[in-house]
Amino acid sequence: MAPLFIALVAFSWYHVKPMFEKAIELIKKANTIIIHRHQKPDGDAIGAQVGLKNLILDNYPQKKVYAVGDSPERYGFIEGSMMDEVEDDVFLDALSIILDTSAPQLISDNRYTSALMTLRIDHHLFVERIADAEIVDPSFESCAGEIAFMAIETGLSISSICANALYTGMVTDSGRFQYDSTTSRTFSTASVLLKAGADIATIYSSLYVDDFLMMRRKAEYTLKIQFTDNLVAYVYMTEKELQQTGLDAFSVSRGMVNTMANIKGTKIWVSFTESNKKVLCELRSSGPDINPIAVKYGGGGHKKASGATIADHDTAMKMLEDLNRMAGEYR
Ligand SMILES: [Mn+2]
Repeated sequence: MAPLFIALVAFSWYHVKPMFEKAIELIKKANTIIIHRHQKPDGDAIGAQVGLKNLILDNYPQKKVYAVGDSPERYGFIEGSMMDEVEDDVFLDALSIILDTSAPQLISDNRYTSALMTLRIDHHLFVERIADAEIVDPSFESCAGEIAFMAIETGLSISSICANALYTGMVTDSGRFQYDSTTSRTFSTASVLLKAGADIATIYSSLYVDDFLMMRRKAEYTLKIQFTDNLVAYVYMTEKELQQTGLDAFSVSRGMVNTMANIKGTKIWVSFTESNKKVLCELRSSGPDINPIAVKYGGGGHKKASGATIADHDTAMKMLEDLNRMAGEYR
């Protein structure tokens, strides 16, 4: 047992730690750091962004650090999640750090292209190179967890504002620690964040208290669930039905897809939501790797949670047939 343990420690020391030390070197060298993440942010995108911003400000107070992008929307409860206004010329001698994003067109604020240096820290499956330096490690359940682990490994101090933001990213991207991306490292990292002052009672009430209108919308969504012959669960919502909900397309497609999680016999579920003459697809799995199907239709993401935007209903039904075939082969 002992030699194996030493080997594992050695592995993490020699392979993970130098990557993070390289990231810290880049941060130390830059006077101005601008932090990006994907547009239409989820809890991990905002949590990682705000967490890293505060981590740098707390440990290197002489640096200018900005967070850029569209509104945090429902994650605006995270302290420090107001986005900064940054002039074009500020980018010219800045380090732009891109978090939680696997495709360049999704990056919040494309002025990262004019930055002096770019660094990406991400946990999505690798699709293409985006930045000068890249740390892409899909073994992390969340980008926020990756940032927290970097802070721990490189000995940075973590404030309670930072801990709250990073914990919010970890708990949302891991589905409250239930997805199989959750590891012992997830819990040891979360433990450090709790010691650093993450306030889980406040975080959970901000995340999981639903207003009654939303509960009704979820109930209506549940009534729309259909199944393929191999028990792929799906909801197809037309543009007209979406308008009737009074919700925006993302609140339905991403916010409600996991209403279909945990149905006995169902390993794959998918939501199709018509919006602006396109169809937003959110694919989820508790078994097979559905990512290649998302990629086939121009999307991406993770092995068990991916998304794509496709042209129309016919294409959606082709994707559904691919998922149905995959579910049949998996059984
Ligand atoms: Mn993420």
